[in-house]
Amino acid sequence: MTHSPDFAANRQRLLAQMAPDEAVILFASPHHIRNGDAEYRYRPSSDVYWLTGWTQPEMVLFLRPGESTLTLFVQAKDEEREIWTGYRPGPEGAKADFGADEAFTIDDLAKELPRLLHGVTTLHHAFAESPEHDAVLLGAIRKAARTARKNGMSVPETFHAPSKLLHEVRLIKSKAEIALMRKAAAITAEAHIESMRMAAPGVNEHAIDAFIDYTFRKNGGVGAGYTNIVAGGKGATCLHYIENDKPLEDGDLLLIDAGCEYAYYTADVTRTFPVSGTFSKAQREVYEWVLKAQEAAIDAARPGRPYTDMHDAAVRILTEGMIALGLLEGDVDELISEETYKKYYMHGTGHWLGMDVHDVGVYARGGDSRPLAPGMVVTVEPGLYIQANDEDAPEHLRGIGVRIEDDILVTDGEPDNLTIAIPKSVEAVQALCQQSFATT
Ligand SMILES: [Mn+2]
Repeated sequence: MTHSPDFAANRQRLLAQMAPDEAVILFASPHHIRNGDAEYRYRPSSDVYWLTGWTQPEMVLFLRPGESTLTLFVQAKDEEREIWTGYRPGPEGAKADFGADEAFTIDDLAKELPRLLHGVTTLHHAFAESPEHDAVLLGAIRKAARTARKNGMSVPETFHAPSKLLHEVRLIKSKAEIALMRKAAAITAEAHIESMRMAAPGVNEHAIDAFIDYTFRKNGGVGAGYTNIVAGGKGATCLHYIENDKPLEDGDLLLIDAGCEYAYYTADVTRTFPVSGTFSKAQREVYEWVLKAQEAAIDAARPGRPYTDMHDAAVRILTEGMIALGLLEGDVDELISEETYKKYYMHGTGHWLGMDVHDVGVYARGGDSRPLAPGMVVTVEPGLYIQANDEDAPEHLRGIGVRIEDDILVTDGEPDNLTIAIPKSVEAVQALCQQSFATT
């Protein structure tokens, strides 16, 4: 069964924030060429999809409060082209199935857009993403301004990026969106749990990588929400290791960072576990510090708390861990204020999560971290990374990389961990890793 967001409800949420002389214009992202004339699989623009459910390129959306609220410019029906590239809803389909009040073919954009811009004073548009789209829009504004001199209508004179309004609405997830994120999380859980069973010395990272993709797709997911990281041994100390092509070795850890995209909403999860089923003493010590930091950071994901509280909580515990492990010496507060900890923990503790893996929404206003609010979803993903060639680190710790990441829904009470089903305690992880994988 395919679930989908409630696009009309999404439009209403945005329109409720807009003044009558305000409008949003969005251009669907183009196809991207892989090589020659072969294209990458098309992934709709998140903003466009969120407002309409439209999944095809060459589309422009114009939204304004009022009688004729949603205008879509779409690919024309073309039976010959459709034989090659599949069904096109066309303008009629845009009205019948996608909630458009008015719909035209994309070829009519330059002709119709000036009329739509009349009476609009504030326009939301992502300038500088596509010179071509900017040129079309500016041309239409010039044309609208010429007629406006005669008919006295206003034309856009204030411009905002989508981050100003649309992305603020997208940042707070509706119940329907949260249901989709739970589904993405459940599929992701299956992939991670089975990967723990599958990992063994001699198994190649690419086999696990492929198994993860298979699990995402066979459960109806779009695929991976970002490039899977399947990093055995010291590969885990490279933050964006994506080669995923080495055989796993006895005694190594395996770090997997992978999340299923379902109905264009993605999970983002990392687990780190022992290939042979049991953490070494050194691996276990590093792991337990990261887990402790992660739990403290998750506990800070509460309404009203500043976004940075999660990071600060993780950094404090990780820095204590670095001292206890013999990686750093000195006073915790000083090591934090001088940022010495960054040698072993060099990334942020999380990010917004939603349709985009690094989802929309600003993190701070006027230099101040914004307070968390119910409906926000954040990742919490502290780690410790000790490079194999770090001669300052105790020898037994070199080459160990650990990250633990979950997806947390901020509620009006306790943090709601959407990915809690994926084990992370030392005991539960080892028990899973010791089970064998039954291929079907
Ligand atoms: Mn992440």
